[in-house]
Amino acid sequence: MKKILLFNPKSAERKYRVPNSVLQIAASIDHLAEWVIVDGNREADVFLTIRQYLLSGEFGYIGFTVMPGPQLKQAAPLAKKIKQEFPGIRMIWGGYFSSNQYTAVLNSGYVDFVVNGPGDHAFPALVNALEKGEPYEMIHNLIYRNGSEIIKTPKESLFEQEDLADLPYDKLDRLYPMPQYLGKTYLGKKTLAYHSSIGCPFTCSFCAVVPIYEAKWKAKSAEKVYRDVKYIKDKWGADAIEFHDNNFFVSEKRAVDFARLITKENMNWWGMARIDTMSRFSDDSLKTIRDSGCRMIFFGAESGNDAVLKQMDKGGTQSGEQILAFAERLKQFDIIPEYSFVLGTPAPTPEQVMAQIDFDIQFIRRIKAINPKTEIIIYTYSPVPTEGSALFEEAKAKGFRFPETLDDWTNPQWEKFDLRKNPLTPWLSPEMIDKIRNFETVLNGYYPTVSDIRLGDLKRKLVRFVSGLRYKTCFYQYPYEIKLLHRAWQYRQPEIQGF
Ligand code: B12
Ligand code: SF4
Repeated sequence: MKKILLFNPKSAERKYRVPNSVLQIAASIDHLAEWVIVDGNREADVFLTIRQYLLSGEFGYIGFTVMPGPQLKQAAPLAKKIKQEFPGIRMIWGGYFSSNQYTAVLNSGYVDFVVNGPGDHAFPALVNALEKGEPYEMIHNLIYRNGSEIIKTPKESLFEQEDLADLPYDKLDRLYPMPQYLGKTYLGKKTLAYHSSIGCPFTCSFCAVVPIYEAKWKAKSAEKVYRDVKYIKDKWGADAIEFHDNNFFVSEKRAVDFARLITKENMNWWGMARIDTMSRFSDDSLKTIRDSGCRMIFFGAESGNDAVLKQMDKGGTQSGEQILAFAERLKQFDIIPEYSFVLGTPAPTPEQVMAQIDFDIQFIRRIKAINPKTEIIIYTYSPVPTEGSALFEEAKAKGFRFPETLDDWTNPQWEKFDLRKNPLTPWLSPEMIDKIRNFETVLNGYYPTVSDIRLGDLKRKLVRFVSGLRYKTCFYQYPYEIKLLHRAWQYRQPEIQGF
């Protein structure tokens, strides 16, 4: 079997994380073929490194994981160069961008296959078939071209996560020493990124997870997660955990079981959740979770307006009142709620779009008044291609279109699109975008995020002082002095840097 190169494009300037996507794919082929991972985050000249491997003539397949934004920016031109110099190599893309925007990916002419969603079975099956010259048309989760036609094979139901092979951390460590993947965060000095479940049981209409996982979720057991974490703690000294699951807290029992197991390890941890799900957790559960080291939880609050929550299809059980009540309730457990909002969803008239933005700005202020420790993350709505969802249909009806080529996707305007900063949605006027961004700047000035560990007490006090009058008088326009401080200190925005 020819060797396989797996590539994780650059996604961060610092605070590199364990490249779980390609590591999990590596686990799936470990029994089948020799592989290497190339991590764009940890290479000075990534093309040179990849080229050296490929020049050996031993490699037959190259797999890219691609998220929108910076990863795509590195991936697209690199893939083109590789395919030009090594036309015989099979180029296979996976990950969220590839699965959701497969037409643009396959139109590029240099990607041979897209793995649509989980690759744990599809990838080994595909390389095996290609190696032996056998048909691949029956393999699930594939998208490829047949002449002018794009073929999508059926989706496989989600498999038990317990049955997957262990992640090959030791082999990764030989390629890129693990300690450098355990970054310093506000949680700890050596923070491990771990992914303990796949998919999500909900169908929020703005979320990129939905078209891929179609409301399905499968998780590793609390014991398995604990064993993996403990291994990394004992071997490389991890002292904190960031759970990268879309929705870590789907099961109260699993979350509490894990909390009980991890308590003795004295590690801080963080994960993502839904407000309606966790509102139903008992006080005992919340206490156990906090006592075990969970300091902050990321919640998709999205909006305080019940009609917008309905438009977003938040499962029908989340409401503005619940969002406020839960921020209040978490105070007694000393868990910081990290609430993310999606502003700028479409409405019938521009006045209604603006009124909605104003409403949510006021709503965010109410949350801060109730629980000032709440971290607020503001995204602008960037459509995701969930065919049939009311929100995506409304976006299309208002003239929104995705780019059709990778060159368009990597132009600076679209590159920012999935950073959810410059959404290119026709119903948002520059005035509306300015209003959102200016409010965000003043809010971040008055309430600096705790997750920026380089911001000392003095800087926090200064920026809060400078922003105070604006925040108190609701005057958000032209906040240049705050922007200047943020730029000078390279203020870390979770929206852009990830979480
Ligand atoms: C970790 C993470 C990051 C990390 C970097 C990850 C890295 N690779 O280095 C950081 C924090 C830097 C990051 C940044 C961003 N991220 Co991000 N990120 C994630 C997160 C939480 C986990 C990814 C992960 O490791 N998953 C674990 C693996 C095992 O799962 P997986 O990737 O799905 O892999 C499976 C399949 O997809 C497939 N597969 C994946 N890759 C490949 C490759 C091959 C060859 C094959 C065959 C198969 C395959 O097989 C795998 C195993 O089954 C996901 C959400 C999620 N839970 O997945 C968001 C997510 C991918 N990110 C997203 C986004 C938008 C971003 C940003 C662009 C914007 C933002 N504000 O968050 C920024 C970019 C900022 C920047 N400066 O780069 C979105 C993508 C949405 C979309 N429209 O496609 C997601 C889905 C979050 C969300 N729900 O919105 N991110
Ligand atoms: S709960 Fe979160 S991950 Fe799940 S569909 Fe909604 S936004 Fe996406």
